[in-house]
Amino acid sequence: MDETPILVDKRAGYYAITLNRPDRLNSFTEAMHRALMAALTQAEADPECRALLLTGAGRGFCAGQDLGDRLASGDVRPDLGATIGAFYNPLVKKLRALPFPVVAAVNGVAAGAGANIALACDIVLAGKSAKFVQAFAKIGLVPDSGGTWFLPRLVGAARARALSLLAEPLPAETAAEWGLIWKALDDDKLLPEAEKMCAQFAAGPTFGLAQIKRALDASESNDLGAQLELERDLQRKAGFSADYAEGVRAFMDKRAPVFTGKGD
Ligand code: T3D
Repeated sequence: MDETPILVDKRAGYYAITLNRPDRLNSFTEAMHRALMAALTQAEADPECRALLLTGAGRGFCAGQDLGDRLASGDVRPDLGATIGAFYNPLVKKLRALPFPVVAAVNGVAAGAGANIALACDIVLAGKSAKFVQAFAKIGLVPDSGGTWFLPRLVGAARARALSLLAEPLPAETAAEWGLIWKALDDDKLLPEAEKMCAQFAAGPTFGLAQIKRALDASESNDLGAQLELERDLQRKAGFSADYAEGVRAFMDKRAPVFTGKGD
């Protein structure tokens, strides 16, 4: 049994969470799901937390579900709908809804649900040795954890279908060229770059950044009219924030702004 399937490091202004089952390429067990959800809930409740970094220990980011757990059920066929409903879907929804930016530092292979959990993060950085694998088809499953939603939106229908049906690994640099992720970086630059980004977000106008996340998520289902109205409403809220007042003052004073991150 893993003692600590998740490492949580509270840094100045952000949390760094490391998936920590390196022997199994950080694949998910129920214990890891529970620990990760608890860590995300803790980060969300902490007023000092203004960004989150998600990475993996060892040579992989995450290989999705631990298939050893599925083998353990022997001849009894597991109800995967139940585990998706209980663990994977709430995890993806939580990552999307966190009121601050979430940065994935994909340090190695991201496969199955592990790939799609990375794609659920706001900004995905990957080491050049990393690869993204929609591994599901290799074992008779369907991309989950938002895979069938994220892929066509990020890379288009043709690439989404081929990635899902062939389950071929996509190298990080191609993933960046295709727009699946933000950037592929030299492996030794990955964590420093992700940490720098999180530190930058931790000093940012967090309330405004949260409204940006909301607007972009809503745009996936809104028509232009509804989106314009949402932008108006969110801009009204942002415009009442102390950070907006500070941003304008700092611009006019030609100095760096000092944001509190709060909405009031
Ligand atoms: O079940 C539900 O609740 C439904 C939800 C499903 C969500 C899913 O994620 S389903 C998809 C599950 N994941 C996979 O199918 C990926 C399986 N892994 C791989 O295809 C390959 O391991 C990788 C492409 C990720 C990496 O390949 P490679 O050659 O770099 O490494 P490796 O040698 O295959 O793996 C290293 C070790 O990790 C190895 O163990 P060993 O031989 O050193 O003792 C391997 O068995 C283990 N490992 C890798 N992935 C998993 C795993 N062990 C358990 N579960 C895994 N998913």
